[in-house]
Amino acid sequence: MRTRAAVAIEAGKPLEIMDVNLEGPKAGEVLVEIKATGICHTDEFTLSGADPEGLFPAILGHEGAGVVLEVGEGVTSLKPGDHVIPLYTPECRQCEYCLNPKTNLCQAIRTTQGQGLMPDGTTRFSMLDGTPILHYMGCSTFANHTVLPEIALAKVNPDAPFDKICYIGCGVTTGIGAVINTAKVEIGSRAIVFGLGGIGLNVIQGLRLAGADQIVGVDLNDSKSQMARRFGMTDFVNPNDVQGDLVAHLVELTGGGADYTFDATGNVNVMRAALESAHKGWGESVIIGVAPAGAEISTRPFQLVTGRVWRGTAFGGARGRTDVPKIVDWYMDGKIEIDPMITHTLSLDEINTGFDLMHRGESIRSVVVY
Ligand code: NAD
Ligand code: AHE
Ligand code: ZN
Repeated sequence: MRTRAAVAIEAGKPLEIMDVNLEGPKAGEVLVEIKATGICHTDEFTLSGADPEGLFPAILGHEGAGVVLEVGEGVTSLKPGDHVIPLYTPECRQCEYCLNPKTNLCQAIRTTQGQGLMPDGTTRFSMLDGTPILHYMGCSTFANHTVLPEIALAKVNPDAPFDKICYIGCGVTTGIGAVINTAKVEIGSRAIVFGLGGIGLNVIQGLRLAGADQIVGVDLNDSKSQMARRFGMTDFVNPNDVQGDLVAHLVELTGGGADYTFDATGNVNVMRAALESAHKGWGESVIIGVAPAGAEISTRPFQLVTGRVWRGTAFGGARGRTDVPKIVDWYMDGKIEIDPMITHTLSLDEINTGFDLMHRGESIRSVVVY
C-alpha cells in the first residue's frame, strides 16, 4: 500500500513529507494506522546526527497511538480494530531479560531494531522509486501507517483519545516510570529534577504521585517553571540566577542533598551535577537524558564511595504490554494528567514546526494528528 510519511532523508535536514510504499505485515507482524504521534527530544537527537545508532533515510517517531488494520500469520493477541500504542521497548515475555524481574529491556528484537529493520532483517518502507527507507526504534510513527512486531504493541482502552495517549508511548511512561519503577521513591522524599521538558514534567508528576515532600525543578528556561509548579514542583532554580556553585546551592536547598535526583536534559555536565546534589550516604541519581555520540559522564569516585548511587532508566523501567495499558487507565481515571502538557497540535505537513518549537523552547509536547 501507499501511505504518507515524514521522511528523514539525512541528518540535520528538515523532514520531507511524501507518499511512501509500505509492505503488509509478515508472520508475527501487525499493520497499524497511526492516528497521532508526539515529537520527543530523542527524535530531534537522532535527526540532528548526534545518535550513534542514527541511520538514514528513515521514518522517525516513537510516541504514537493508532488502530490495528491487519495482522500477519500467527498473531494471536491482536485483531483488526484494536487500539494500540507502539513500544520501542517491546515485551516478548520469553527472553532472558523479560524473565528477569530486574529489567524491562526485552532483547528479543533489539539487534535488528537498532539497524532500522524488522526482525527478519528487511524493511517494509520504501520510496516510490524503490529506495528502501529504514524503520526507527521499531516504531516509525511519523508515518500514517506502519508495521510492527506483535510483541511491540500494547493493546489499550478503545475509549482513550489518540491525540493524548500517544504521549504514553514515551514521555509520560518514561517520566512517571523513572520515579515509580526505577527510583522507587518513598513518601516524604526530597527530589531534584533537571530539565522541565516533556520528560521532566512527567518525573514531577510521578514524584507528586509518589508523595514526595520537596520537588525542586532546575531549568535554564524560566518559562518552564509555570507548568512545572502546576504538576507539583515546590522550588524552581535557574542555574543562571545562582551566585556561585549550583551543586552547593541545591544541597543547601534540600537540607544536605536530595534523596533522589533525575537528569532529563541529556547534558553530561548536568548529569554530574545531578549525581553530586544527591544526599551523601543514600542519595540516588537517575539518568534519563540521552547524550550525544562520544559524550561521557564523570565524577570523583569519592561521590560513590560516600554512598551516592548512579543509575539509568529506559522507558521508565516499564514493561510495555503489561504497564502501558494501566497507564492509559490511570489517565482515563484522572490519576494522571496529560492534556496541559500537549501545548501544540499539528498536521503531518506541519511536523517541522514541531521541531522548531522544541528548539526555541516554546513547546512541551507537540503532537501530530493524522
Ligand atoms: P525537552 O526538549 O522537552 O526538554 C529538555 C529540557 O531541558 C528543556 O526544558 C531545556 O530547557 C532543559 N535544559 C537543557 N539544558 C539544560 C541545562 N544545562 N540545565 C537545565 N535544564 C536544561 O526534551 P524531552 O523530550 O523532555 O527529553 C529530555 C531528555 O530525555 C532527552 O535527552 C531525551 O532524548 C531523553 N529521553 C530519554 C528517554 C529514556 O527512556 N531514557 C525517554 C525519552 C526521552
Ligand atoms: N541510540 C542511542 C541511545 C538512545 C536511547 O538511549 N534510547 C532510549 C530511549 S529514548 C526514548 O526517547 C532507550 O530506550 N534505550 C535503550 C535501548 O535499548 O535503546 C545511542 O546512544 O546509541
Ligand atoms: Zn522518546
